[in-house]
Amino acid sequence: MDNNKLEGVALKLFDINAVKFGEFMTKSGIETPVYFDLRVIVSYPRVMELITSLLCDIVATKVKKYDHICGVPYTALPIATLMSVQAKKPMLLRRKEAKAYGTKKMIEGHYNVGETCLIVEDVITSGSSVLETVKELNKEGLVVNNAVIILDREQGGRKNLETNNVNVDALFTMTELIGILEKHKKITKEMSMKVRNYLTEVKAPVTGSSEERMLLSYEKRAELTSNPVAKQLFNIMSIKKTNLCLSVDLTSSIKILELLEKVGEYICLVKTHVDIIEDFSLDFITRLKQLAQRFNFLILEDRKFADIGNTVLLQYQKGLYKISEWADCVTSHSLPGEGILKSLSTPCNGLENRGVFLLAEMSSEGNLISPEYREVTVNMASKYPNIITGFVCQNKDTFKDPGLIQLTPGVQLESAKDDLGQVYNSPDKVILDNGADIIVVGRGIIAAKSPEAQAVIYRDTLWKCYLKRVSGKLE
Ligand code: S5P
Repeated sequence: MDNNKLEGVALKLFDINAVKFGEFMTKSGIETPVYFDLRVIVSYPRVMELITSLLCDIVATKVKKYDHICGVPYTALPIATLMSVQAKKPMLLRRKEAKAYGTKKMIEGHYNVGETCLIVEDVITSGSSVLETVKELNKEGLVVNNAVIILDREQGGRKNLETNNVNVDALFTMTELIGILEKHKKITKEMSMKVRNYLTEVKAPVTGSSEERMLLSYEKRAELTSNPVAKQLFNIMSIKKTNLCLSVDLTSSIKILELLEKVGEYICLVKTHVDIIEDFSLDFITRLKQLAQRFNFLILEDRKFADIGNTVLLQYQKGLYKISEWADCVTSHSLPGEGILKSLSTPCNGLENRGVFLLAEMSSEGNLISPEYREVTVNMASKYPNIITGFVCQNKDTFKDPGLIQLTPGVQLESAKDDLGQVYNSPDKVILDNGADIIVVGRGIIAAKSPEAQAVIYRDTLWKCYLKRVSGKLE
């Protein structure tokens, strides 16, 4: 590669503030001495041209065969476009969101199953953004073996991608970039040392493990999910700073509404058992929805469906409760097989944006769920990414996908069990050791002298555990 050209690009990136040095805070609250914003390069056609030609040189010498080029949205899109034109290779366009109407395609452009696609990205840290695009292309039957990038921050992304069989070629590693800037006296020796130390100390989490899921922030995970309810929940949790789900296991609708008036602001989700309410009415549902809107929480009807698809469809949409009309999400067993997920994903009354938490484990003593049952449940769910919000489970190793939510009941600050087989764990244990994302508390709050005061205690304790869990992560 032409070293003069490369040095020229590095210096230009510094001059246009695409790379900055100082004290910055990443989204997750970690200090970093170096910050990249490659979005600004679109304002500098000469820089765009230079970067494109250097990336095309790399591809010509390092990448044996590829049929298409696809940029990771959004910063890399203009670069991918220019490369496609220069190399005369067709481009594919990846959508971030599926269109709400017409074709629900995530990948635009013409291609055939089995063809190969080269990925273009600006910066890699953990490699998770590249992997997301790889996942979408793979779903369409396209093969990805290579990614070309402008800058490798050397914090684990290359390894993560290679583990997923994606080879990485970069214009610069961070060490190379720092070296050039130091040589040309754009940064001091001290700053260069500071960045080098930072690179050795702060590594990105390994992708594809339950540990990685546990280290990512809810905010980041909102971008990684295919289910609209999961996305909403991740966003609500980030905004309201609460991962508390209140299980309102009361038999009076008035009492439920009174309770939610008091604790609505402390929860991200309310869990109902609508069939235990003695004075159920559709007016109750209207008022429940109003509270949900006012306090910005979602509604989970804990129906635990467990019948053949056709019956579940009727239980979900018909009868006294008409659950599908008001519950943002429901719980379901996987026991009857895939038909249950087919029926729950049947579009109803033009309503979209619904979700399902599938039971992969239970909190009660002596339950009959085995590790094999848990595994097939998770595999079954992977075929229905649009409808699955997450799993009701107790264990972090149940699933790895950071776009799904682990909903964990059986949590109390005071007791270890009840008289009917319920087993309780502490917030620390379920969040830090067992991977819970949303924590279900019922009697721990509703049976307290002051449910409101108790809800604040739970909200604070649970959120503190979450912050502790994600500290030390990147981005
Ligand atoms: O495994 C489970 C799954 C669920 S959804 N164990 C549970 O306890 N649940 C529900 O969580 C249960 O139906 C109840 O509504 C709530 C726990 O209530 P608590 O009063 O024991 O906190």
